[in-house]
Amino acid sequence: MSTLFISDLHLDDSRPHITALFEHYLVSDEVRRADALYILGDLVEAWVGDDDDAELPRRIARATSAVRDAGVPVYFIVGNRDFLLGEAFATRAGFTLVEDGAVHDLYGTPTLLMHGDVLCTDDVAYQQLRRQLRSPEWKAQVLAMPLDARRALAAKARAESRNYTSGADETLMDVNADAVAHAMRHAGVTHLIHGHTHRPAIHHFELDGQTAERIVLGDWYDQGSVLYVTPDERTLRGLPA
Ligand code: LP5
Repeated sequence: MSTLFISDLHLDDSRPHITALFEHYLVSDEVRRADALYILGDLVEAWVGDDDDAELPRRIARATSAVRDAGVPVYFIVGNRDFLLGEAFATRAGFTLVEDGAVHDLYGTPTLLMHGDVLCTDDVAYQQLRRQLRSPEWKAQVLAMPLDARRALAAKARAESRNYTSGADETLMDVNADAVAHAMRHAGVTHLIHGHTHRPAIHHFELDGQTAERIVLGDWYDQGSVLYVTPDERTLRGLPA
């Protein structure tokens, strides 16, 4: 019995070996024998719409739908890079879309699942941008643009974001402890799993007199990273590229 969690793969044509690693992992016995596979956001570097006719979305859909066809449910929470991913692609890829902040039962432990960006409340500029980009009006307006214009806009946004993050304070871009406590209290849980910050770790701390756990998933820039959960074990593992 095992459940697998991955996030922040940032799949992109510029890192073909990471796309190959993802495809290779998805046909492994570990995945094909799992109870479920969760992808907690930022599967790709930039998602410009479910109508993207590039090769990468087709390869992703082939790989994940084969996992679902093998009887392993694939759950997906969108991240700040793929928040435009919708039901059309989820159906093609065999994903079940899950709300950010859903609570799922993991072998008897209710666990809060998030991408993690909403917990970075000290990053005020990002939270303002997030509110704008997630509004239904903004999304509808952007998705009505031609694909080439969306690709150009995504490239521009990435360049601006890189510029911002390279000069920003590292602690600003981590989760805020009060935001974590608030989210866990609100959900009524003592266990949280998220990605986004690229700081893989298993943190234990006290929450209202109880021992609480926050697991942060790793990114897939230089190698793969998987959280392996069984009824008795939660282990973060690297996957050599
Ligand atoms: O992504 P990462 O980890 O580098 O940085 C994030 C925050 N930045 C973002 C912005 C995205 O990287 C932009 C790319 C999105 C591509 C997909 C959408 C494509 C849609 C458009 C076409 C259809 O999320 C960064 C945080 C950091 O995490 C840590 O938490 O600090 O926040 C910022 O960079 C905040 C700055 O204020 C952002 C300024 C540049 C954004 C310009 C937006 C222009 C229009 C938006 C179009 C998407």
